[in-house]
Amino acid sequence: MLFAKHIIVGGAVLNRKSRGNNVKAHVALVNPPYPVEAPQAIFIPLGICYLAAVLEEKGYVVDVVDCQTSQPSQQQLQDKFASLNPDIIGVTSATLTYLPALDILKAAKKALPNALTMIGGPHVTVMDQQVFTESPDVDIVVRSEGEQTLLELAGLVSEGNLKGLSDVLGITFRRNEQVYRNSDRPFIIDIDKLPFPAHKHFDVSKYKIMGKTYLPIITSRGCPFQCTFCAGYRMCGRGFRGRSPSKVVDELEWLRDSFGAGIFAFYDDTFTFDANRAMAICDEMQKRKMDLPWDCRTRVDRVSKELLTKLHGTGCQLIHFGVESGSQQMLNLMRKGTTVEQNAQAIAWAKEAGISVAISLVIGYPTETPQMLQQTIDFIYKTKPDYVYMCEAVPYPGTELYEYTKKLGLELNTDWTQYHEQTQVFKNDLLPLSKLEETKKQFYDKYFSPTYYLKKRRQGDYYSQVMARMALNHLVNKYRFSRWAFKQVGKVRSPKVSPGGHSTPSKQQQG
Ligand code: B12
Repeated sequence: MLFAKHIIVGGAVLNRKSRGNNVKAHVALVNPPYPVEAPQAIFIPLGICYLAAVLEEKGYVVDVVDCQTSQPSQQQLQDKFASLNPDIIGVTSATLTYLPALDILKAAKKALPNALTMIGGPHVTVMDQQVFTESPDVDIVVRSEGEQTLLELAGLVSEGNLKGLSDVLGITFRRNEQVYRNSDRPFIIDIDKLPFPAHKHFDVSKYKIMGKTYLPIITSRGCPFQCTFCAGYRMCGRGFRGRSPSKVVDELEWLRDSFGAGIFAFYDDTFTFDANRAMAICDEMQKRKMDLPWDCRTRVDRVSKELLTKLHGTGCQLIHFGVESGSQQMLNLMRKGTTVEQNAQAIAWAKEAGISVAISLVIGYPTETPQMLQQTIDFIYKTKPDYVYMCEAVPYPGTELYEYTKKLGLELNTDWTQYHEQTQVFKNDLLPLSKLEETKKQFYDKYFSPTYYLKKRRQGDYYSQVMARMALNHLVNKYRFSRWAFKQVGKVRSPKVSPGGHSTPSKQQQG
């Protein structure tokens, strides 16, 4: 048995003696909180659930600490880690949650200096080298898909063989103050082989929206499209890998029967990328009499009238289209690969099929003019989608947009806690923050009218009720704000309209 007594990884010494030989490593996985000022979109993090599931399948003991449904202080976190006493502490993170994730590893190292700390997710996959200059508390960055990588790392820790780190694909690590970047790990080819994500670590009763447990499922990984603002391809690559329809519906049944799911969100980047596969999933759902409502996300050029009718027939009540802009010039610049006409056509088809339509828009993109933004507003009034998410353009590291803003010499705000798409993170003279906020406020004030509220209330289906609730929240906030503003003397700042993350109801919108 290999037994490395004291191997220094980063600042820490991993002393395996305390566990003894052949004891499988104990892993704690942590979901970091959102920065306080960001919209609090609380959803089960599938990444952590998949990581926990593959570890448990191989007999590792896993604990999950969720800092989104409860927000522990640094001291409480330290106490938690000390009481769990794991060998590995891993945290997930997007750009928005990167700094809170580093705080978690700080608490981890304080409580357990000998534990091996690691971080994964879209931000660090791209900014892996920087992590080591920004935090003394990280031993390993896991890049891209993490299931196989974490299994290998847990194996090495169990053996006390941290010398083997050099052979683990897809990691960047620090050893004796040096940072090493291993080669990329190829993507998992057959994602059907992955176990179902381990939701059991989360209190699913906390993921209720208007009385129904809302659970996510991912049926594919990878996206071949080139959208300049998206970092998804860095995580899952450009090759589409779909799960088989029968496995997908097995998971849906399991979510319903074991966790009381009353409604599903298909979180795939492009659920209908392969129309035949999407049809086959619907057939399987019909065969097994799955009659729960669901929503999905897709592209306008990946739907047809026939497909939309089929989706509706199996419970799809809401479809999210990444419309992005009403200006063809902007769509071209974003390399969206769609036209304004396709956007309008898909919205009309979905509505004809009886599916509500939510569209997401990217506003304030570099070089966008107020006239182009107006084209987007005009597009909304012309096509009348049921819900609109206006997201401010955010150049996430690893995206073409990130390089583009740099090329244009636009000054980037690197306070990552602002990367939630409801504020501007680069200086844009054509569409400054004040103009964007004013446009958004005016738009939502008009859009969420009492008529909208009543219409959605009358529509009766689940998602229309959620939209009615969102509109009501907006109307109440607007009324409160007008009263407050009336009482103020001097300049007042408009309240943030917060329709949630990308296609995401924010916490305040959940009931
Ligand atoms: C579904 C989804 C959501 C869902 C659920 C997110 C969640 N917490 O699970 C919702 C709608 C809530 C959401 C919200 C947001 N999202 Co989102 N989302 C996605 C999407 C489409 C899929 C993510 C997913 O579930 N993948 C499947 C799981 C299995 O993969 P994973 O989470 O990446 O985890 C794997 C690896 O990253 C790695 N890993 C991750 N963590 C760790 C930790 C350790 C220790 C290890 C070893 C490995 C590891 O292993 C995991 C298993 O393979 C991606 C696009 C994409 N294709 O990646 C965007 C994406 C992740 N989202 C993005 C963004 C911007 C957001 C928001 C900020 C948007 C907003 N306006 O609010 C919020 C913030 C979310 C957060 N918690 O920080 C960006 C992130 C870019 C960035 N650099 O931050 C992406 C990449 C899309 C894009 N525009 O580029 N999102």
